[in-house]
Amino acid sequence: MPKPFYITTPIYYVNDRPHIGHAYCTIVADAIARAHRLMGEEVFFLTGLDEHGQKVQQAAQAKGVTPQQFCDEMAPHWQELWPKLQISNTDLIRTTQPRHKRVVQTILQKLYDAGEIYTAEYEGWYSTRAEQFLTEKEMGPDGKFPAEYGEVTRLKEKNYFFKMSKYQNWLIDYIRNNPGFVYPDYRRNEILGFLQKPLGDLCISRPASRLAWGIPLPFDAGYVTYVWFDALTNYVTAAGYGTPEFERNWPADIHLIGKEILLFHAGYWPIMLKAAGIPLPKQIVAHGWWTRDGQKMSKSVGNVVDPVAIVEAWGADALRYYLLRELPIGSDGDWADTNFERRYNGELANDLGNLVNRSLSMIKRYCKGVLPEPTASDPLDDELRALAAATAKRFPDRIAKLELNPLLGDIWDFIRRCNQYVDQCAPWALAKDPSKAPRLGTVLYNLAESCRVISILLTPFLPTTAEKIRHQLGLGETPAVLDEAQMWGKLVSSRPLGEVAPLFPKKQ
Ligand code: ME8
Repeated sequence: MPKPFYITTPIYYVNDRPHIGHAYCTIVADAIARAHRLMGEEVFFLTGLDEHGQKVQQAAQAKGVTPQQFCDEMAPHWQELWPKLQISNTDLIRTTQPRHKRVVQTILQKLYDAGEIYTAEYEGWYSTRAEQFLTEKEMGPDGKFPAEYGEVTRLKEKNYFFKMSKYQNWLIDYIRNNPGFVYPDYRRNEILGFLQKPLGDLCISRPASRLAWGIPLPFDAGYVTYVWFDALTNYVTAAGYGTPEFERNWPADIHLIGKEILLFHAGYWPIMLKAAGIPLPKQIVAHGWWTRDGQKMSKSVGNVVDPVAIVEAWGADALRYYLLRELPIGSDGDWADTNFERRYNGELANDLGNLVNRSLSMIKRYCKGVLPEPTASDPLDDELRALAAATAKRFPDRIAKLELNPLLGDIWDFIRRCNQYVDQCAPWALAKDPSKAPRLGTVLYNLAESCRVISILLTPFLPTTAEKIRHQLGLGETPAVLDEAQMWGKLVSSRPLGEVAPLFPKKQ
């Protein structure tokens, strides 16, 4: 059996409420996953929840419940969001699951046995919020640690360290020799820049007396595992590490992450894998951050965009479209309600909605809802057909290069060309002259074919809309397949259309 295409999102902190940034990452991963399925590949699409650590322990204490109860109360906020956004993940890992604990402990033991882990007494500045020791690197010019680290206290304790520094040069060479490993290019340069400074060894333990909510070290029950070591390992747990499945699933093709956790994924993670003798993922893809009206989103400012509210008001596809269309993967984005509404009304309701609705309504009106036969062609038709084929042909390459937003641009160029074709051919005028009936039938057939091609190409991005178009075309039961976007003439004449209804009701 061929290896599935394996894509992951970060595992989100279970104690947060999901916002538009989390939705963005998961929607981008979903579009890529669905695009690979459309191309006929099996896809393993993983998302999940990061459930250990100080913050969860403290929040649970404050509520008077156990950390596990707290996680179980919070997890549904996430688990129930994904179906609302039409996310097609095939697994959702929670780091409190026994399967994960087992894998983290297996890998730690392996590293310990290989002499990759040692103990040392360490004294330093510890940030509870960041759950890490801070060094002078983090210190501001005023000699203080930035506010984002919260309260910082002096701590002295024995801990376990992973010999990360000895792999630093290997990692630099690896990233240099594998230019596609970190995407986009400017993030590769950023990580290479970061690796100019010594990485140091990684403290991978926390004394259980201070932090009990974690996975115990298999070789010392007095300690739990550092949350990031635990969290990163999720990607191999879900792939079935330690079982025959793992050979089939691993390595991951894409770890999609936000730019702020690049060092963990392109620095620590490859070294952890290398030391444990596990192959590296193929690509780390770092996307940008969303602000709202130019400001960082935060609960205290009260400007957080709630994805559920958007879906309830506008539908999941409208949200997906905006997030995917607004920026290329890597760039930062700014959420502005007016911009969202402009794209909804202009690109979804006017361009796409109108094309499908007027094309199919005319078939209902002029052809009694039965697909006409194309018998009288014109050079204009050839041009339309050629553009459909070219757009479909470019699809796999665009996906391989992660050019989702240019690909949506290609599809919209085609949609606009189709609308122009309607205006040029003016079916309503042809309908007035019975001698033009063959030409009218041909034009309407070509429009239906165009809608069919569009429905295929839109499947990864707007899955609900794509399916609605297919139902309206009378193709409700047939799955979308990319190859069929290049086969002009797949629609069978004399077959009835489904029920025609507006896709994106216009809103003022
Ligand atoms: O970092 N814009 O989890 P997290 C865009 N548990 N994306 C955003 C965003 C924004 N404003 N805010 C968050 C963690 N994200 C760790 C990860 S992985 C082994 C462990 C997205 O809940 C973005 O993808 O803070 C970012 O990387 C992720 O949420 C961080 O989620």
